[in-house]
Amino acid sequence: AAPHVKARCQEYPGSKVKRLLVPDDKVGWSRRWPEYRPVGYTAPSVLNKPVWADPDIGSFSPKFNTLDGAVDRTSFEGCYKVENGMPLNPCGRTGLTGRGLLGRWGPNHAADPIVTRWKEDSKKGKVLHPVSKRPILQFVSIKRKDCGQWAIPGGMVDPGEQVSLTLQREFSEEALNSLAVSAAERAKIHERIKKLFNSTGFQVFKGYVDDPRNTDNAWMETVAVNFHDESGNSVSELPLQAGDDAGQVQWVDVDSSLSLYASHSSFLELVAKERKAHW
Ligand code: RP5
Ligand code: MG
Ligand code: MG
Repeated sequence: AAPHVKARCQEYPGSKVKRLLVPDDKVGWSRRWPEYRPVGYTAPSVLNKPVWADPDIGSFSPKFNTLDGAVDRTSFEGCYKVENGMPLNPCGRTGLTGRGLLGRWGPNHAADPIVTRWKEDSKKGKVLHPVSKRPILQFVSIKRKDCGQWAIPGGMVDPGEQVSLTLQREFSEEALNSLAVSAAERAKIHERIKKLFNSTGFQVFKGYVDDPRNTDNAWMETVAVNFHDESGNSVSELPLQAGDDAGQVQWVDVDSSLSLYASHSSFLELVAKERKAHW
């Protein structure tokens, strides 16, 4: 995996905790660094024992690198090391031990639905970018409430949940506000997105995410899938409304200058290349 950058951000998200600065050449665990003394931090929201979080290690020994009951503790990056009972981040040092804001020791599995359409002019023609001369893709983007950054409307895979369901559920919750409506309305939303999400999505990425919440012992991994509406008919009709951990939602032009949460911009680059779109 490529060296992480956001996972070494100085101030840990949602706190005043400062990570120990890890220079580029000391990220990999194979590089000896005997004086390495990272800061320890696990957020109060995690220590409060919510259902989505593991207990603290000591009272609890998770089964690493395997399916642990319904919790998937395997990594897409291969077998990760466990040192003194603590799983080690496969991308190396982050300057912080513990779990920070993440619930699971080791990998925390998420799914990222990348819903796209072509940008159209008033005559329904594809809009070409003036410089690259390639058609411009648009994707459904949400503004995260936790950090104010624009992102793909992704979320955590629940224990035992199929990733295909997580993709639909998170998109519905964050971009269609399905949690705020009645069960009947929710069923309607589900009917509408089912068609698009059942069309074979293109798997864009599977692996480690350079997320600012990562620590030496807990990190994000994701499966990012692109659902593309070639004619634009089914997705353009969707009533976008931000919900759950999203503060805003909108169609955003896909472009290399986008500054997005975690490694989301690299996922969009892969989508643009695959669709021969402007980047
Ligand atoms: C990122 O965090 C993933 O790529 C995914 O978009 C997201 C999941 O976390 P929450 O949105 O549930 O906070 O690393
Ligand atoms: Mg969510
Ligand atoms: Mg989310």
